[in-house]
Amino acid sequence: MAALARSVLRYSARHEAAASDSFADHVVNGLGDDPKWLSAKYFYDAAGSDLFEQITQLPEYYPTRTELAILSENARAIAASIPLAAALVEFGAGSSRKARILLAAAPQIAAYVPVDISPELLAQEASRVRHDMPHVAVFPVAADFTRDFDLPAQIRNRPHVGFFPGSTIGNFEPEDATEFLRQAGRVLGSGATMIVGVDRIKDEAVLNAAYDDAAGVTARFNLNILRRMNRELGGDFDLAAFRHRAFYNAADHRIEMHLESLHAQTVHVAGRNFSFAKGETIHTENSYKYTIESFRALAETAGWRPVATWTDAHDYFAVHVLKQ
Ligand code: AVI
Repeated sequence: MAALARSVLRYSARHEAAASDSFADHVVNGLGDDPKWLSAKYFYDAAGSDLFEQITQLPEYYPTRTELAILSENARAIAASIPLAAALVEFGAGSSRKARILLAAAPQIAAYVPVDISPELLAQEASRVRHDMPHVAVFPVAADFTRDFDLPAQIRNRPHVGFFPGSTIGNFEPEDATEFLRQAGRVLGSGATMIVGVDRIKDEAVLNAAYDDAAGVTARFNLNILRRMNRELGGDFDLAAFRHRAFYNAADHRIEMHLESLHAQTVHVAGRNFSFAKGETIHTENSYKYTIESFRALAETAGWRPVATWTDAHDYFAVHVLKQ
């Protein structure tokens, strides 16, 4: 998955306004707040990216394999919504695994534009696609895909198709998800198509297990942010003094991840002391879930017209096609 692409995830507007670009400032803001919070974008250092890859293989974590199956099984139908000689623009490309399914099924795609914050990852994936699919012109763009960026001049006259898989949109607060889709519409231009993978509201037991797996990989992923603060910001977090908590908040349609302090303690990090009461948590991530209708409504608010949706037999995940 888009390891470093995750590093540009935004959090709520309130959090975004409070946060600065530096990890240290972010930690001082977030841990100084009540309730305490940290942005999920800081999960993705090298160890966190590796743990996320492991999460995508877990039996409980259905989103990755379900989306891959939806894309593979419906590739031809999805490809039919892609115009002739189109350019496929992937937001937060990371690994091009999902885009390759579309590229293989839609030979009318003439160009692939992976957009990612990490130039190294981009160069690596671009050369893989060039090698495997020589008929596709690849124009990587190193940019923060949540902000306005210019498309390469070479694709300016082609029909534009945006691609945003993985339900990464679920890690945005709904108002930020709307703003992201609006901004993607501006970048892609009028007449564009957008293909978005979105996790669906479902049985709470399935959701809870996906974010609190039996092998404890998601717990390690969550706790890794403490390790990162220790390493990068001179912190003295005792990882054994916190536990991973993940639960579905039905009222807000989101999985919440927290790190819960097992006893009263004071931690020193980023040059400050932060006190924790027993049971107090740091809120580290939201992962919003949508019904087909609630996501379509959000897309419409952002100026897109939903034209088709593909899903799986369990109704776990949805791939939406939107047009401007
Ligand atoms: C990256 N993102 C879509 C994942 C999700 O499901 O919200 C991140 C994740 N957090 C815990 N497990 C996976």
